[in-house]
Amino acid sequence: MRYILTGIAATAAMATAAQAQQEITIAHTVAEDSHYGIGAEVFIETLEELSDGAFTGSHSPAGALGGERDLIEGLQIGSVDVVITSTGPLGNFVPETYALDLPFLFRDYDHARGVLDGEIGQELLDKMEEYDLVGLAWSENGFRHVTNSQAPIETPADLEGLSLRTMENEMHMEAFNQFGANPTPMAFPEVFSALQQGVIDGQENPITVITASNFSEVQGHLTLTGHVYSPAVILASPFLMDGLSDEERGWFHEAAAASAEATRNEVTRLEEEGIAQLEEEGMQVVTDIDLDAFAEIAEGAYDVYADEHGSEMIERIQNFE
Ligand code: EAX
Repeated sequence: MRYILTGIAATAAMATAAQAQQEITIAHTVAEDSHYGIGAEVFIETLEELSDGAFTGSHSPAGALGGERDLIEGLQIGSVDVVITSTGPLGNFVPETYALDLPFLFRDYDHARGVLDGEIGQELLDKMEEYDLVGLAWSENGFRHVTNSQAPIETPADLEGLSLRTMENEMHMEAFNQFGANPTPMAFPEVFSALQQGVIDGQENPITVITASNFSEVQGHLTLTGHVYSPAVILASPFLMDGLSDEERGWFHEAAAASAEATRNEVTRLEEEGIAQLEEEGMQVVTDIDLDAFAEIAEGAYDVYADEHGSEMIERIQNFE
């Protein structure tokens, strides 16, 4: 009897110790010193500070725990705690987010950040719950541009026949189909070696990701299409969040807001400095682009979206001032 009581007491003591300090894993697919990496570090620092050390963080960058689709699945089954991800594969889980992935939808960074920080962004974060995800905050990846190894791209016709990696996102694949490229969906951690081995000719990503991933080593041409804004979102696992008090949950939301701000600041910095850096690294940069031609063709993706989801959300985003 005495022995059993001791056992129970020991177990209880261990549980208290575990609660006293809980290590949170925060994962993403880009390099440790990237815009996401900076955001992950700020998340950890803020969480540690607010909780007075009750929560500590472990940063898992560069796809060490898988691509973005794997990470989102990890949140749903509780094998990952917090993830910073683009909306790339998210529409496969939360179809409502496809509304954010249409080409030439957001006019500029102010428009995108305004929408995501306002009512629409909050509605979409709340939606995540229906799909076993907890939306903490909208962060940022940035406007995406096309790189390739073959030739300068100035018009949609230049994309003809190019095998171009896209994210695993129906709206993006549709847009690149319409542009005349051969869209090849692929998880991000595979992209560098696929480019290096010539399995694909090109890819598209924001300046942040192009610089952080050393794509200039394997891609000679950069075209500043800015064809689509790429949001990022900070998501948590319901397995983690459901076990927390309201106060603790609040710390996670605050940490995510601080993280998003730091990431956006890095996106802004690289929009200003990154293109010159890529030129220095040998990339040839095309700025004279027939963007109207791209935008006109991209309307096909809007029809595909509207057929399935209606056009109300698109209009709300377009009309946001
Ligand atoms: O979220 O897959 C991609 O191209 C993303 O932009 C990247 O992983 C950062």
